[in-house]
Amino acid sequence: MSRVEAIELSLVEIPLVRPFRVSFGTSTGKQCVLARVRIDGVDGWGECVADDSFPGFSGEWNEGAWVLLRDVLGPALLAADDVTSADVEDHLRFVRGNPMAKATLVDAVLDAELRVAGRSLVSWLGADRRAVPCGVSIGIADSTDELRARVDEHLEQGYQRIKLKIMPGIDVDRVAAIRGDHPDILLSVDANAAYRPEDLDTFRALDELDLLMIEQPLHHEDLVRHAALQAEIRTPICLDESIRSAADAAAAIELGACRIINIKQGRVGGVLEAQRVHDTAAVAGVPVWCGGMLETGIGRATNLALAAMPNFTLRGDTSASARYFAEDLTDPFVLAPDGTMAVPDSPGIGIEPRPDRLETCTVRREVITAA
Ligand code: NPG
Repeated sequence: MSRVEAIELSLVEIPLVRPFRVSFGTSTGKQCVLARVRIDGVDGWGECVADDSFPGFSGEWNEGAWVLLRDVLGPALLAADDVTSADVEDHLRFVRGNPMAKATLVDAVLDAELRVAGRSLVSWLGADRRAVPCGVSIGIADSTDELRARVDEHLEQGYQRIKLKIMPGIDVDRVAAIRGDHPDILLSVDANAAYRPEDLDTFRALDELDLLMIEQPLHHEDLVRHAALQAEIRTPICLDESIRSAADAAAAIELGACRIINIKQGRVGGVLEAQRVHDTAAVAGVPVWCGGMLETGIGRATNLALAAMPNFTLRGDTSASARYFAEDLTDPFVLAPDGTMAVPDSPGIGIEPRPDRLETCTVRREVITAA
C-alpha cells in the first residue's frame, strides 16, 4: 500500500534569455507550478505546463492550476488509500478537464514510483533510443532580418528542424525568406490557432514552400474545418492545441483533420495519456513528435524520455536549456553538435531541481498533507 504523504507545490519563475512571441502573446519569463510528491519516503517531480499570466494557449493557467492542485486534486490524492501511477488518473477523474494540472500529479507519482523501483522513465516507456534528434521553435521576430539571424544561429548550433511561429500578416513573406535562404532544411510553421477558414489563400501560399507541416492553423475546437483545410492543401496539418487526449487524437485522425500530431505530455494529462496518444497515432500510421512548453529541466526530462519512443519519428521542440534560460532549475540539457540530445537514463525522470536554484526561483510554496 503506497500512500501519498505530502505534496509540495512551488510556483517558480525563471527569466527567458529572449522574449518568446507567439500569435496570442509574448512571454518574457517562464513561470510554472512544480509538484514534489512524497510517496514511501521518496520524492517525485511533476511540472505543470499551464500558461503564466492568462489562459491563452488552453483554458488552464498557473493561478487556476495552483488552486485546483492545492484545494481539489492534491487532497484527493492524499485521501486515497493506495496510490500507484496506474490509478492516479482514476483518482482525479471526478474533475473534468484540466489535463495540465492533472499531468503534474500523474507525472510526479510515476517519477516517485520509478525512483523507488530504480527504473528510468525511458526504459519504463519501452523506448530504447539513448539520444533524440532535436528541432527548435523560433518565436515571431520584430523583422525578417532578425528572424534570418535567429534561424542561422540555431542552424549553426546543430538544430535539425526549424519551426517558425506565424500569425496573420506575419507569415508567407517571412517563411518564404527563410525557405529562400535555406532550400533544404526541415522547416515548419505554427499558427497557434490564429487563422480562420477564410484565410485559405495564405495556406495555399504556404503550401508552395515545401513545409514539413502547418501546425494548428485554426481554432482548437474546430476539427471539422481542419479536415476541410487538409483536403485543400498538400502540406500535412499537425494538431497541437486540439489534442487534449487520446480520444481527441482518434477523432482528429478519423476525420482527416491532421496527418501529424504534436504530443505534449503536459497538455494531454501526463505521460500515461501521452503514451495512449502515441499508440493511437501509431496504429493509424500518423507520425508524432514531442512539443514543448518552454519547460524547465523537470518537464524537459519527461519530454525527452517520451520523445525516445518509436513513433516519435519527427524532430521535436526538445531544445537545450540554454535556448530558454541562462540558468535552468536543474543541471542544463545540452545540444550535442550533431543536433541530438541525450535522454536521461537514471531512475525516474533522471534529474531533480538543484536546491539552490529551487530556492532562488521559487516565488511561492505550499505543502499539503492528509487531513
Ligand atoms: O521549445 O518549449 C519550446 C517551445 C515550443 O513553440 C513552442 N511552444 O505552441 O507549441 C507551442 C509553443 C508554446 C509555448 C505555446 C509556450 C504556449 C506557451
